[in-house]
Amino acid sequence: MFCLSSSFRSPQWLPKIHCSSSPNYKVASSVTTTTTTTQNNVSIPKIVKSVKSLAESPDLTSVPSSYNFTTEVSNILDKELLEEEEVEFPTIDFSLLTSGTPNQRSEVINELTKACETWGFFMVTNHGVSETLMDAVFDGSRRFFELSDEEKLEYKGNNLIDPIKCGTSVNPMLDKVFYWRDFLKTYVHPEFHFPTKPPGYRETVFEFCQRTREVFLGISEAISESLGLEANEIYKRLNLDSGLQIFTANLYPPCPQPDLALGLPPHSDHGFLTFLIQNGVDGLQIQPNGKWYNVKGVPYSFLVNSGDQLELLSNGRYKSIIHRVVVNREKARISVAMANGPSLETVVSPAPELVENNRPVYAATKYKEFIELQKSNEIFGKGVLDRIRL
Ligand SMILES: O=C(O)CCC(=O)C(=O)O
Repeated sequence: MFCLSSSFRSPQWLPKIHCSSSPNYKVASSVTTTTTTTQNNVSIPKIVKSVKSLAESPDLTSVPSSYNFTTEVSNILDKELLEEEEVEFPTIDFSLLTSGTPNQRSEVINELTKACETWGFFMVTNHGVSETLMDAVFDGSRRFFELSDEEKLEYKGNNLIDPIKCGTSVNPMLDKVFYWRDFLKTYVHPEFHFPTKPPGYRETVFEFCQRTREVFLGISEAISESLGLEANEIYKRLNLDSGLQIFTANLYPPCPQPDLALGLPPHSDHGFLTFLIQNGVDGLQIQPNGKWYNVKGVPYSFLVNSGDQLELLSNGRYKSIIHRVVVNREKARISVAMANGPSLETVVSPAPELVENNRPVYAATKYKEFIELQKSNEIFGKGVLDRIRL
């Protein structure tokens, strides 16, 4: 059981691991935790079973009412808005950015402009992160979710911004309805925080984070150019040398009534760009223009979506994309999202070059405060961007 009470055992940390790391990676050896309390300093224990345990109950034939959206928020599963046509999503060939001719590179940058303006979403292929490494990340994630609920409790975290958290739904203390999803979420840059169980998972993810970060930095340079900025402008403005990178493994077990439950509600990501991989099972839907589209992932590609900091920095030219996750009856889905953002202390504002007539669309906002605002409310839509709109 995941028990949201104030009692908490600190994670047991291994000594620092030594890997052939880039200088930007530090490995954390300790973590500070506090207890969860209400505004009146009273702790309210709230017991929420992991969806994995629930889904594996032999007599489960229907979705418990606490997961049923159709009664709570009637339009959230609005299937009429779903675009059923097969869509060809923009695909970015990363190798042409890094080792193509200057012409090929500028063509890819043009494609990025279109992808960011039209979809807020694209896939990245030929990125150099090996399939073997991705498979090892899925395997480690599967083994992590197979730990007993008691073992996972060690990593549940108590605070919204604890560097390691695992649990179920999004935030059961705030969620009106629970989501059909278990998760492990850890901060992996500038310091690497990660569970020590199951064996080998931590080392695999460390390697994966480094490789993915290289691709992220390459794409960020290209996006900077696509906005007419110097290639390193975004890196400088967001202080990406100490940028926050968050690793999230999501498990969406098979669901007996997939039309009644959601894996994740419609939301935008608070960071700059999120890189996602999935275990061959689709479930992500995006909403670029009021319609929902099913994303059919190209195997081993990165599914990349724009986040709120990109919308803020580009002064609204590149919108962050609203997305949600649907579940299915047959197969467990595992996705791994790498959210890449500015350093926590960076105050992000619209780039002056992109502000017309001295009219910024958004107020300059410290990234840490942006995250706190998002996490202290039920996750839904683009709440924080709306609050800082001028
Ligand atoms: O699982 C997915 O496809 C999306 C995950 C996601 O949106 C998230 O982790 O914030």
